[in-house]
Amino acid sequence: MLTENQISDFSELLGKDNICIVLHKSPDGDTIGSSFALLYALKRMGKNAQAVCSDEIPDQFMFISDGKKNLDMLFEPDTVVSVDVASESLFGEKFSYLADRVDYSIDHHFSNTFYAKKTILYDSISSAGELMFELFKSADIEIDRYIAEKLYTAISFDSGCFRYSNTSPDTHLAAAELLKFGFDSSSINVKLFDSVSLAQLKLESEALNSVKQYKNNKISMVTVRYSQIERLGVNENELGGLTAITRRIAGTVVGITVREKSDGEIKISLRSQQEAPFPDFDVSKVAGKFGGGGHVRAAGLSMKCSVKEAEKRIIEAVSEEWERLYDNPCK
Ligand SMILES: [Mn+2]
Repeated sequence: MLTENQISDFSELLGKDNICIVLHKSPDGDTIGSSFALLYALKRMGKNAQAVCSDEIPDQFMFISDGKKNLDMLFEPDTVVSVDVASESLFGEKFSYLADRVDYSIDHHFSNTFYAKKTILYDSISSAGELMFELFKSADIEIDRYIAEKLYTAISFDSGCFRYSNTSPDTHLAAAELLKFGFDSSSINVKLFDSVSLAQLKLESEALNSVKQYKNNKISMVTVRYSQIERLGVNENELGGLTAITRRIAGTVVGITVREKSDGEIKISLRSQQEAPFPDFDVSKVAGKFGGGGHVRAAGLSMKCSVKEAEKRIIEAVSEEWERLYDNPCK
């Protein structure tokens, strides 16, 4: 349920004009879908509004951004709203200057750093898309087919097509209400989850060969070097599927994906899944030790070191938390 404050902050935002919506860097289906739903609703209200993103929209997601690849600043805004952006660092290079002048942050990450003047944070909801759906309803914004399609796409993306544990009865109810508008949800889900380039598929196959397992195969780690990405010609923004590899290995409780970027920085994604008898493994806690953040089951961080060193550091940190949680302290 939204709080009174969240509802009143959102209605205050709807009273503003000359609005700039900021997406997070490395844009995904949630930040694009929920931002475009808000952008459209604001424009329909007669507002001057635009959406910006530091990075290009990946080809795979351009159907969500109405075919737009670049979201650049078109006018000087009076009001800045970030959508699905947990921290200042996620504004990306081009629009980092906006981070300290954000009026409203609409977000669902419990790691949100409260950089905005007002933060509309709902951290137990599946997606910014589901939060936007609730906010639209609270403000009596009429949902039409366009908005329904964008919000459904956002929700489906962040819930892994309703498979992740962030999927609640309310997530399904929101999706059901949106589906009534009759857009082609099947084709959206194929585009989001089943369709990859051959180069991506080849990279994933190489990544599979790199799997290492620890702690009785409960921790799985995948490593991808930039030289592989370059050789196969995979776009840096086509790499989202790599983090799904560890999840697909049966028995994995904690999945680690180590990826070297073109600038040498190491990007590490952490995933955890519930598996009896193991209680929740909070990956955001491990990410936090390296200045990263995220959720209990999905988090990320960056390191500036060699691939080998990054692997060593992250497996040590994950193992330490593993031993604290699960290993018999009397041993
Ligand atoms: Mn999100």
